[in-house]
Amino acid sequence: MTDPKRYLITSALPYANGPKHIGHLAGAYLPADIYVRYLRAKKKDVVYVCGSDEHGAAITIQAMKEKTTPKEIVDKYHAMLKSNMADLGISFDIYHRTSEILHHETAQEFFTLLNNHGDLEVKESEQFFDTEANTFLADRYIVGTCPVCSSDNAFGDQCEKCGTSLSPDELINPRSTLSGNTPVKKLTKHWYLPLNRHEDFLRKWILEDHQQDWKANVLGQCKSWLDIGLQPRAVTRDLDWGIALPADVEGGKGKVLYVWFDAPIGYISATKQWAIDNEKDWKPYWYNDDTKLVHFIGKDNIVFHAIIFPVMLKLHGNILPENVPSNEFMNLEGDKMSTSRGWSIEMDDYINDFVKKENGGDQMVDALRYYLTAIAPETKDSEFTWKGFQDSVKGELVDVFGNFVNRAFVLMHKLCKGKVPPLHSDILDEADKTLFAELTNTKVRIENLIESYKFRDALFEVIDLARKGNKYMQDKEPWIVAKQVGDNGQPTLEAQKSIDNCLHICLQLTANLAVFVNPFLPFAAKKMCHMMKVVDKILDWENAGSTKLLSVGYSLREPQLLFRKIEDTEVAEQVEKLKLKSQQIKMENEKSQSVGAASSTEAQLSNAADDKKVIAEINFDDFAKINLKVGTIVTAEKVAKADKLLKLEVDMGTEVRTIVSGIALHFSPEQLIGQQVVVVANLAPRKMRGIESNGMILLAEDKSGKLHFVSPTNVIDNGSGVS
Ligand code: B3M
Ligand code: ZN
Repeated sequence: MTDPKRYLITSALPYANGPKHIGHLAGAYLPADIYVRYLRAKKKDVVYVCGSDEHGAAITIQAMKEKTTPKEIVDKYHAMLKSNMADLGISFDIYHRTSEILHHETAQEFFTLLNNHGDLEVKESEQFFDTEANTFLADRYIVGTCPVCSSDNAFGDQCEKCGTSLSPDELINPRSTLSGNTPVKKLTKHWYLPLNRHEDFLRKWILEDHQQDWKANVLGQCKSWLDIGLQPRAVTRDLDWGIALPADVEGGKGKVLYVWFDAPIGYISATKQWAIDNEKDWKPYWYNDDTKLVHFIGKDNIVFHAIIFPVMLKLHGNILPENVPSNEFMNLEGDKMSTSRGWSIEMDDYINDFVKKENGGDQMVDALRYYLTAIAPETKDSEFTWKGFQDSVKGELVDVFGNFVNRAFVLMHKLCKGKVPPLHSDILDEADKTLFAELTNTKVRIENLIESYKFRDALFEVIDLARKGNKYMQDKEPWIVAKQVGDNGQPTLEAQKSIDNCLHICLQLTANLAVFVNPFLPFAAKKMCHMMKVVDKILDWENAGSTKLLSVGYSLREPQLLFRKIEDTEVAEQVEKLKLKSQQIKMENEKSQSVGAASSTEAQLSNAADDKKVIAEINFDDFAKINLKVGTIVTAEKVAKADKLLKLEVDMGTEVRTIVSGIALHFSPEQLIGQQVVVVANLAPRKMRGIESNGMILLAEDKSGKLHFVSPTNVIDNGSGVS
């Protein structure tokens, strides 16, 4: 879309089930905020909406953990998330919540429209049911082994370890998170969104129309979903927390909308509430095709925003997103970031430890925004380390950006009487002209980068401009030139002219830096305006590239410190804190298991490694049901678009079997050929990424997580039994 009339920008609605970590911030909020601040500086009509996602099993399970009600949970964490985001400068136009009546009504109307148009299918099917807890088990109420990566604690809707979206039927050894029991199947009725009807539309819209402008990771995920083939997806659940089906829907009593059906509609209700609060019309933002809708999300939300919600929007008559920029994950100190394992930096903790401290404040918000953007996982996973944070803040913010601005101000006060000196065009040299030209060049580069969602590179341009400023000043050495004095002890006329030019250019450059840095580090930009004694209006994007932002003769304030160094002790404290927190959580989980809490939710949701303790005893007859046989891997190849899967052909003596195994991160295909293995030969076939897998290979996992084959000590005949 070349020149949209208005923009509607969304960030994924965080579940109000606990604090959120800085990986979330880097994934879906900070990039959107940068984009929005840039658009606002360009005077675009832009609305930025978000809010808390307050339904679904994520909330009710947390309520059980905290021994309280879902309502208490959402109230508590909604308040926390809302204030955390505001503290970190995330400038939503509205931060709504999905428990609001307006949202319930909006979601119900949406459902009704689709249902009345025949866009949904109603089906009776057998679903997992926990007889002890007397409830159906969907999504996070059921856990089991992931068919893709073999993690023991995959949820019924998603495996958090490998990110694969799942349905409960795909789980191996499913068990209830409520009682720990193996569930039974029971008949129930649900409404389905038949995604399969829309494959042709999606293929064209995503893979053709957006082939050029969507990020490769998003296109890749969409393509693999489409290649496997889309299935109808249930959009209702048997739960008592959520948005009730509209009262007039036959057979809908006691059922609620699936959280992933209602949550994205939350973007619409948030827009409505914003319009009410600001006396605006919300409709053009969702119905007019001159609106540019952009969803910022993390990679585990791609399918919902690029496939499912667009189908819903199309059926409902709304516009479709122009883009769905999604980041990969940000790891932390060598491991995956995870709140439940205690291996995370919560936004709330960062704010308490740095921002709300005496030597903290807004500059520590900008420091975090800086590092998270500089290492943003835009194309692949990245890693936050406290040492990296310290180095980056010192090396780039303090030594380059802050240092340049500070020197320009100090020298202007010392050598130009605290005023913006004139520019003497008669002595302009190449270096002066080059730096002036850099202002416009930088503007163009930053615009292109931001508009293609490359915030990391855009921010690099800002720092690079400051670096050029430093070099220019260093080459010009106005403090040395000032030593060329006349009889009156003052710099000679020639010398002063050279000093004037240098500092005039450095100050115009400083003003430009404020404009450029504003979308990324808004607090630093504001402070710079204060130092320059100019109103915030100077930060309008149309001023970027201008060589005349500060008037000659205008007196400026003393410089203020823009950024501070992070001390070694602070780094050490944080690393220690992280280790302690994760150890503590591990111990708590172990304790809750050992006190016989095999049926407690906490125990079930805790460390996968400790799972063995909750696997029930079996008798010999149970064991005898498993047919174990020796086979030899004859071919091995990677499965397209699945990082972790290998397709193996295994010679079983009388036949060659295809087995799909989630071991691609542990072994290369070449390593496997000729390897003798033990195969579970009578495992029911299951499809993975469209390939039917007939059996499973046994592997042992050592303490470090490394996998080893279980195989005879000498090569024996393929097909030999194991007992
Ligand atoms: N709350 C999932 C998540 O936090 C979900 C996003 C909803 S966006 C409409 O990953
Ligand atoms: Zn998995």
